[in-house]
Amino acid sequence: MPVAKGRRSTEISIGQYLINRLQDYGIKDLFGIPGDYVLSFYSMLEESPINVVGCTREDCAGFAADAYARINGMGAVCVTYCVGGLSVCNSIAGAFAEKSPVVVISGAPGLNERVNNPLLHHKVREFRTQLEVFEKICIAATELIDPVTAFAEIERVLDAAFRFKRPVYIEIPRDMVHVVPPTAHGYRRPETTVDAHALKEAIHEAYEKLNKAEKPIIIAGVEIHRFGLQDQVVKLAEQAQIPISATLLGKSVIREKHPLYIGLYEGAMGRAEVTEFVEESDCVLLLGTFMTDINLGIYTAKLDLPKCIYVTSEQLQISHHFYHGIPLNEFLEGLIKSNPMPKVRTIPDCLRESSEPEFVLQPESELHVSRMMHVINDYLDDDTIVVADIGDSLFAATELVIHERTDFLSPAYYTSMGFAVPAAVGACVARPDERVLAICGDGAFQMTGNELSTIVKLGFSPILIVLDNHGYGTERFLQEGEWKYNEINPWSYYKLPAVYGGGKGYLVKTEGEFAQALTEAWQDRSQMHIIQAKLAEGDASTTLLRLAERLGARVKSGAQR
Ligand SMILES: Cc1ncc(C[n+]2csc(CCOP(=O)(O)OP(=O)(O)O)c2C)c(N)n1
Ligand SMILES: [Mg+2]
Repeated sequence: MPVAKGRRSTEISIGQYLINRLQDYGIKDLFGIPGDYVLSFYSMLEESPINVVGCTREDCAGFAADAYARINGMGAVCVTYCVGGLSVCNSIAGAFAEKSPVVVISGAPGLNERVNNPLLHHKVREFRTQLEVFEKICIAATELIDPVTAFAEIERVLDAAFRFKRPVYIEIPRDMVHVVPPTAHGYRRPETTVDAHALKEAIHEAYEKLNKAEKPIIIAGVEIHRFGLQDQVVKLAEQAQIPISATLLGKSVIREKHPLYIGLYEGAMGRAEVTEFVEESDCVLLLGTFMTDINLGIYTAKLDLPKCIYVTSEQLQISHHFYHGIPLNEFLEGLIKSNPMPKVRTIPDCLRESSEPEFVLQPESELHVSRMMHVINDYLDDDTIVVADIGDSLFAATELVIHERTDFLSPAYYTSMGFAVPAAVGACVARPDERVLAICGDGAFQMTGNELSTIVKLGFSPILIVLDNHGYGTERFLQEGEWKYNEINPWSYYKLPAVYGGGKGYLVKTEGEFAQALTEAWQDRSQMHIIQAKLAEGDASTTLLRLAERLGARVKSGAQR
C-alpha cells in the first residue's frame, strides 16, 4: 500500500492532505465538473500537480475515471453536491460491479451553513442523502466533518479502494477544505490475517488435483487485471504448460498472441471449439473470474464443480471444499512454488490464431461488423488500447486479437451503454502515447458521444467507430417483431467534427471505404477521427446471434410469466 510520504504533518489542510494522498496512490489526473460546493477544493486541485480534466457531464467523468483506474491502477472523479454526485452514480455503480477503484470526491454545503436545516440549493432530502446513496454503491464512504479524524478517514477510505479494487466516496463540506487539524488521529490499516494452515492445505489440494489432471485449463478473469497478477498467471501456465482461456470481462488478461492462449470462453455464446476444449477439461482453474451471466454465456457454460478450482479475491473453492482468509496472490504464488506438473495438453490447430483462414477484403461488400473486426485486427499493435461499448460493439470486439495485456476495456458485466467515448477520454489521459480505438453503437453514442468535445479540447487523436444500424440493434434480436422503441433519430455522426471544432469525420458504407478510412485515420495522429459505419440492414455479429438465441428465449419466457 502506498504510504504517506512524510506528509502526516498536521500543518496541512484537509483538502491538501487529500490531494497529497491521491498522488501517493498514483493519481496524476482527475475528471469532473466544478460547482459552488466544491470550488475551493477545485482551486486547490488546479494549483496542485494533479491535472484536472473537465468533462461535459458527470456520468462521463465517472466513466473516464473508471477507464483511467483500469489502466492506471486507481482513478478519481470530483463533482459538486447532488446535481453532480447523483449524476455520477451509474458510472460508479458500474465501477463497483466490475471492480474498478475510483475515488469519488464531492463537495457539500459547509457545516456552518447547515444550522436550522435550511433549504440550500442542490439538497435532495437530508444533508446526508447523497452520502447514503454512495454508501450503497461504494466499498467505503466518509464525510470529512471532524478535523481530528479527517486524515485517518481519508486513509481508511483510500486504503479500501486500493485493497478491494472498488470505488470509494469522500465528501468534503466546503468549509472544511482549508481547515488545518490541530491534532489528527493516525490510521492503522486493519491486519489481513492469512490462515497459514488453510493456505497450505488449499495449495496442496490444488496441487494434487492439477498433478493428476490430464486435460487442465486455466480460465483467467478480470481480477487478474485488477490485482496486477498477469505475470503470475502466465508463469503458472508456462511452467506447467497449461492452456489459458479468458472470460469476456477479463479479455486481454494475457497477450492474445501467447502460444498457450486459446481464446475467450463464453459457454454457448462463444466459439464452439473453445467451449468444447474447456468443458472437456478434467481440471478447470478459474483465476479471478466473476461467475456472471454474460461471462458464462447466459449460464450456458457447463463447468462441473467437482472439476473446478475456483479462486478469487473473495473466495476459494476447490471442488466442494471452501477455504477462507486466503489472498488471491498468496494462493497463486504458493501454487507456482508447488510446481504442479499435469499432463501436457496439446492445443488443437483450430484454436491457434494461425489456423484462421486468411481474411480477404471485399471492397464492394456492404459492411458487416464481424468482417469489420477482421479489418481492424490488421491495424492493432502493441500500442493500441481498444474500448468497446455495449451492444454489438462488444460482441463483435470479442473477435479482435489484443496484442498486449490489459488493453481492452469494456463494461462487459454491468453493461451500461455510453461507456466507450468517455472511457476513451480516460484511456487517452492515462496513456497519451498509445493509440485508442473506440467502438460504439449509434444508440450508445447518442448518450455520451458529446465527450468527443473533451477529446478535441485536449488534442488527443483516438479513432472512434460508430456502428450505425439506426437504433438499438441488440434489442431487435432479443424481442421478435418490429418495434418503434428500437429506432433512434439518425444523426450525421461524421459531421460532428465541424460542431466540436476539430477532428475528421468519415461516412463509410462498404468494406473498401472502411479500410481506406481506417488507414487514413491510423496514419494521422494530429487529430481525432470519427468513422460512421453504415451497417448492412439487419447485420449482427456471430456472437450476438448466439447470445440472442439464449437471451431471447429468456426474455420471451419472462414475458409470459
Ligand atoms: C444505460 C443503458 N440503457 C439501456 C440499456 C439497454 N440496452 C442494452 S443494448 C441496447 C441497445 C444498444 O444500441 P446501440 O448502442 O446502437 O448498439 P447496437 O445494439 O445497435 O449494436 C440497449 C438500449 C443499457 N444496457 N444501458
Ligand atoms: Mg445501434
